[in-house]
Amino acid sequence: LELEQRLHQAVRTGEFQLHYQPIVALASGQPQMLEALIRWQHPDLGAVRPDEFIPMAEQTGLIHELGRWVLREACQRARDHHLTVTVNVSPIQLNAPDFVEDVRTALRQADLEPTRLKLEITEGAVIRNLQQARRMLQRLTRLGVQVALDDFGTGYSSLASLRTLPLDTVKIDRAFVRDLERAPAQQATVRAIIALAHALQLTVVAEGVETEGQRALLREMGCDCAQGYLLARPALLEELAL
Ligand code: G
Ligand code: G
Ligand code: G
Ligand code: MN
Ligand code: NA
Repeated sequence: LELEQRLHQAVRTGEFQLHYQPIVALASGQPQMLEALIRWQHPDLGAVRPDEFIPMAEQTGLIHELGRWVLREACQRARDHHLTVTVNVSPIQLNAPDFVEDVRTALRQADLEPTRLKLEITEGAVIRNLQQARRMLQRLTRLGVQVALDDFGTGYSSLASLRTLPLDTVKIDRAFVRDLERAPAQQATVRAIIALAHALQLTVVAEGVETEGQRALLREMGCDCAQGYLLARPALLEELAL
C-alpha cells in the first residue's frame, strides 16, 4: 500500500522520467522514431520497473493521470527536437471515453503535428473487444495520429482478423525475434507475419533485436524497422546520439 500511495504523489513530485529507444529503418540504418518508455525513480527504493507500477496504476485508476503526463511529456519532446515519438497506451486508457480528448489536448498544448505521434496498443487490448477498439482507433486516427499494434504474436489473433482496424504499424513481439537464428519454425512465422502485414500495407517493426544475426535475417526478410539493445538501449533523450 505504501508503494501505491507513493505512486499517487510521484506524478506531482517529478519522480517519473521518460526514456526513449530509437526505432531504426533496416534498409538505411536511420532512426525513424523513438519509443517513449516510462521510468520511476523512487527516492528510497530506487528504480521501480514499469511491469510493477503500471498494473498498480491501472488498478487504482492513476493510469489516466500518468498517461496524460506521458503524452504531454512525449509530445513536447517531439516538438522541441523535431522527432516522431511512439507512446504506449494501456487498455484501461483505450477504453476511457476521455482518452481521445487527452490525446487532442497533449497535441494542442505541445503544438505538435499529429503525424508526429504514434500510439502503441497491445494486441490483447484490441481483441478483448474488437468493436469498441475499432471505434476508438477510428476516433484517434481521425485526429491524424498513427497507431501501432504492440507485442504482436502474443495474443493469438490473426492479422487478418485485425484488417478492419485503422492500423499503421505492427510490432513483432521480441519472443519471436529471440529464437530467430535457432528455430526455423520461428523464421517461417516471422516471414508470414511480415508478408501478411505488407499485404495489408502495414509497416513492420521487430522488437528486441539483440544480435547482428537477427538484424541480418530480419533485413533479408524485408522487415522495415528494428528496435533493440543491438541498436540502442532506452535512455534519456539527452543521452541518445541522434
Ligand atoms: O521499458 P520496459 O521493458 O521496462 O517496459 C516494460 C513494460 O512497460 C512494457 O510492456 C512497456 O510497454 C510498458 N510501458 C513502458 N512505458 C509505458 C507507458 O508510458 N505507458 C504504459 N501504459 N506502458 C508503458
Ligand atoms: O524541421 P522539422 O521538419 O523537423 O520541423 C517540423 C515541425 O517542427 C513543424 O511542426 C515545425 O513547425 C516545427 N518547428 C520548426 N522549427 C522549430 C523550432 O525551432 N522549434 C520548435 N519547437 N518547433 C519547430
Ligand atoms: O511492451 P513493449 O514492447 O512496449 O516493451 C518494450 C520493452 O522492451 C521495454 O521494457 C524495453 O526496455 C525492452 N527492450 C527494448 N529492447 C530490448 C532488447 O533488445 N531486449 C530485451 N530483452 N528487451 C528490450
Ligand atoms: Mn511498446
Ligand atoms: Na512490445
